[in-house]
Amino acid sequence: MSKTILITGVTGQDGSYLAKLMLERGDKVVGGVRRTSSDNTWRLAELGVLDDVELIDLDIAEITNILRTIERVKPDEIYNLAAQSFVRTSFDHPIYTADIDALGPARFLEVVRTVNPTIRFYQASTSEMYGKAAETPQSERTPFHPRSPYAVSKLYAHWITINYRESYGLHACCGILFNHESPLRGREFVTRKITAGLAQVKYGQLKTLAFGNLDAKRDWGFAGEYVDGIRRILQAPQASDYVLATGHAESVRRFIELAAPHFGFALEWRGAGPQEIGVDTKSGRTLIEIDPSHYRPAEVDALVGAAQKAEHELGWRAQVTLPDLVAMMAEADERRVRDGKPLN
Ligand code: NAP
Ligand code: F7E
Repeated sequence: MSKTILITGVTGQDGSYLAKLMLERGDKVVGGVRRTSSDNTWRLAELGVLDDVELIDLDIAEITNILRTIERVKPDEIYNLAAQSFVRTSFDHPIYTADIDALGPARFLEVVRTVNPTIRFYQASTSEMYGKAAETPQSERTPFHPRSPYAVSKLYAHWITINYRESYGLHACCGILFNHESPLRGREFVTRKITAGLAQVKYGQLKTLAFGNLDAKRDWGFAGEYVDGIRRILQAPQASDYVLATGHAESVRRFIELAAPHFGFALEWRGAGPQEIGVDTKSGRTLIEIDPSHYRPAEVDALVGAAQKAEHELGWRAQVTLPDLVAMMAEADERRVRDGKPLN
């Protein structure tokens, strides 16, 4: 039976892929968009679903906005993907980040409890909550040690979601997702910064790219298949929390090494620390530099997830490998730059 799905953050990477998936399954998708002075629906347009999603004004900072939306839309399921999602920015905007990422979900839960407690609620939790990880790999049972205002805010959201499930019996679930990327990833995140940046260097639009900590390791999957995991989490008969991850981690340095050949570069690292550079040995040009302003006040050194619970209970498993993901992103950015299309 067709359901009504409310997605917050529908203009983001995951929101766009999830909207497409739900539409393909025959559901009605209502997407919450916060008012900004510029149009940010390019991802929905690129996936060909912009005309099929009912877009509504929804800022999760505003509880009256949430209340009226839920009363009017009458969703069967809510996927709360809206967030200030950039970890680096959260150090400069800790209060704002908490307002959106911690209190935003709390506002939703309170309205759901009051208006219609049968609505299923999904909260976008994050592997960043493990931070200075207590064990490797990280599973649903691993203790949390958040290392940024973003992660601290998301940890509140995680526990308040569990608290509303335990206190009021809401069907409220958290997906603890490890990094997932795609050609629709925001350009401030390191993977897309690499593929978009190298494309621009290749076509003469940029001279060099500057990065922070090249040795940070992440478990990078493909967002297009993680949204199916998100959907499955909310369909499970018993509300619970699940890790979604590939189980493999690589460094930022390795991601750059995998991407460079797609743009015809033969990369070699020279020097060390903030003086390290990445050189194209074919042309002798410096492609990569270090800019310490990209270092974070507290770093998350390495994360790798154990998604066995999702595999056993939901039948979900990541299939796209890192080399395939890099190829997909590199090809998309090369095409955009070569054809004079916006990188967004
Ligand atoms: P994203 O691309 O940054 O999208 C975030 C979305 O939230 C955008 O649509 C943004 O709108 C919206 N938003 C921000 N503030 C809002 C507000 N006050 N009210 C309403 N909407 C607001 O993030 P993503 O990568 O798709 O991630 C989706 C969710 O999963 C986020 O909660 C993120 O923290 C979490 N997460 C992501 C990852 C990952 O690796 N991608 C991993 C774990 C968890 P604008 O378009 O106007 O900016
Ligand atoms: O950084 C290092 C940086 O910004 C990854 C969000 O979706 O995933 C994402 O958070 C690593 C970090 O993602 C640059 O220090 C080096 O160690 O791509 P990122 P993130 O911080 O892991 C989690 C799961 C989320 O929940 C978040 O919402 O790369 N790094 N040099 C750099 N990072 C950036 N952005 N830019 C650099 O120049």
